[in-house]
Amino acid sequence: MAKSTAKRTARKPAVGLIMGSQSDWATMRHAAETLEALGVPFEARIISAHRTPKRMMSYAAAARGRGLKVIIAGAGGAAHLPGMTASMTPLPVLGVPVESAALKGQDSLLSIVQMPAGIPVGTLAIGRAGAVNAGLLAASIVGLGDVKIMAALERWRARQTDAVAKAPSDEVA
Ligand code: RP5
Repeated sequence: MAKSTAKRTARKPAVGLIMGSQSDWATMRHAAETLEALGVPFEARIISAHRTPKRMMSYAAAARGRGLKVIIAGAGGAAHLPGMTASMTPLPVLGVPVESAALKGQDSLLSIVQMPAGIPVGTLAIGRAGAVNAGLLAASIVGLGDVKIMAALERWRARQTDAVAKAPSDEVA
């Protein structure tokens, strides 16, 4: 991760990738890897809505002024980090439900997706798929004002298309 960390700090971050706990990194690293693959500058932070509420408030309140364009927030269980963050910034907030031990992430999903009208959180799928797609969506949003990132996203999609075989094979697990 040393190389990735250096890359992250080299350019002004456009995406804030936040998560409630170190334990969320196993999922949220997939968002980080997606952003890295697309050349989207980002920062990654642990911010807990209930364990570090002051950190959450100051991060969300300062996010736009610091030049962030999108926030990706991952959390599990009673996952209030995305909604609370969204309540304190006009930036788009993408919520990733992290799979929980007790309820397999359905608690996280419902906590994040069921925002009352007025404060939106763009909610993705539970787990890795949601983290990857949050990275792709964040790149789409940042790419609206950055032709290089939009071009990288189009190349990423073209590679994905090219990787789909025309017929199934016994050789592939
Ligand atoms: C949430 O509680 C975090 O987002 C994490 O998914 C979950 C469990 O956290 P740890 O007890 O592993 O720190 O706040």
